[in-house]
Amino acid sequence: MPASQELVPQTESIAEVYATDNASVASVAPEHQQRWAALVSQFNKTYNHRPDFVARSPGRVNIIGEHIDYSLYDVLPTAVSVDVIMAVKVVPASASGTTIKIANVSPEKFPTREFSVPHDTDIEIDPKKHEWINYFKAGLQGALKFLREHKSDGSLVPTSMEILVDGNVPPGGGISSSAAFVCASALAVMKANNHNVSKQDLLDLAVVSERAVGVYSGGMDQAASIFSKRGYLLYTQFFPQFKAQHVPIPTAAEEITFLMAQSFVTSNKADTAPRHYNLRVAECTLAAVILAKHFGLTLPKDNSSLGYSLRNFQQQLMIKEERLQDPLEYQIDSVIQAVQDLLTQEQGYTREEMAQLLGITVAELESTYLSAFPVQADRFLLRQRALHCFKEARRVLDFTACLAKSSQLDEKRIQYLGQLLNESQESCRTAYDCSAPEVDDICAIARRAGTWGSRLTGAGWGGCTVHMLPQSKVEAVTNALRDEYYLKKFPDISAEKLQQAMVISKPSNGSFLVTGA
Ligand code: NG1
Ligand code: MG
Repeated sequence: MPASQELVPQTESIAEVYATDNASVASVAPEHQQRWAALVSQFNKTYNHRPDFVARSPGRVNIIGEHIDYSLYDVLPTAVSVDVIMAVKVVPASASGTTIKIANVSPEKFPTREFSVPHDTDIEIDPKKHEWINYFKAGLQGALKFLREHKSDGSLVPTSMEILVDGNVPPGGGISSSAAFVCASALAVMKANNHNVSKQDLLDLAVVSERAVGVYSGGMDQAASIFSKRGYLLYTQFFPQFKAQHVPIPTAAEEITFLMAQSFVTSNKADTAPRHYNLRVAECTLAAVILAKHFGLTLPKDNSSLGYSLRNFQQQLMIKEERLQDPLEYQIDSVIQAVQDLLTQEQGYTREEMAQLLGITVAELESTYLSAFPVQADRFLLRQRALHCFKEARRVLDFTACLAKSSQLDEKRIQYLGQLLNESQESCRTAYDCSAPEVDDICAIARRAGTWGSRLTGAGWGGCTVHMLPQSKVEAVTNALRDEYYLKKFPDISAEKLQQAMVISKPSNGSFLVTGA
């Protein structure tokens, strides 16, 4: 690990800040202090008393490493300053049961809800019914399961809660409003039930919780939301276990800036997952087991959502070839070669073809790899997906190594970083097929106006883009995007929406709690 990178202590508890005067919460960015004060005062009006604490978790932007977290490859995201803040009053549970009252600062969009929590079974979440409190329920369910497992007799009477939520992460916008919501919810439930949760435990339960909403996500969003540190990127590893390092952004002759631009094309993951997100998870898993079969390898189960990842395949191949000591870059180059030689069908593979390659029946293939969640496809593009994954993993290594080389970046290195971002976008567009014409458009406009590199960030199929550019080009790039994308595509766009469309993303702090507010 380069000396400049700092290992993150995972067992550390979530930071708790004590505020006597809510407006002076040190960890809250000055531009958000008013929002915090407003949350507390509206809580007061809604419930006629002050909250006991506020739990917060931010959205994230992924700088590079797209769609590879669930294949257990390293990624490089960071938290952004938009977040979910949740004011909470703990109410002792009564004999009649545990009740959650949850309101939002925008009740027209997110109506107030009240529900009771069973003491010995899971709460019900219907992923098909889109309800804003589903993500709260997901966090609640994960936290209660954790608390029950940590009680010696497994019993738990969860406390009742009064909650007021304010979230300003754009939903469906590729910067992970969902992870911010689930992490803040789980953290709030833990605190309300008197448990000082560690960052690692919060991560583990938040990742599993979010899957309750029907998406087989990796762990990148929750890791970034929980572990990030202001001013740093978060180098996040998932294999063989989770590990995170804070990576400083080096200085350069011109300050390096990251700009996020929304496409305002939303892809609702809960609806599209069978054809998009979950299908990609299945394709990567099937590529891993089919490659392993070619080499006569038995993959041990790993902690990816379906249990067999491309990273795991790489590891087993290197063990077999006695090359585990090789630099990771060389190892990845070998698995890229393996895909090129062995997964030759450009047109994809049918269920029958994959079952035959694995020496199993189609029914076995479906029950092992395609039944944990719905997947709709006739052909599985194993070659393209695996190539994207391995090459993107390689780009993450190259990008991080370049950042770590020196604390001052020269123009040549900056150009190289930008090139890696552009290559990532090209691979998402073609090999992974997770871009959208609007996203491609935004990237092209931004590059013409002076970014070093531009790409989609998050799951894609719309959503958000991220751009690396010199501070001096911010105005030219935002003007170009305004004139050539937003005003053209949405002629009636409001000034407010236009302002939200493009944000300079400053790497921000991860989750924390504020008490005494
Ligand atoms: P979004 O949809 O942007 O929150 C998703 C996954 C990530 C990761 C990225 C693609 C969830 C919660 N998150 O992010 O784990 O796989 O896509 O890199 O599904
Ligand atoms: Mg999400």
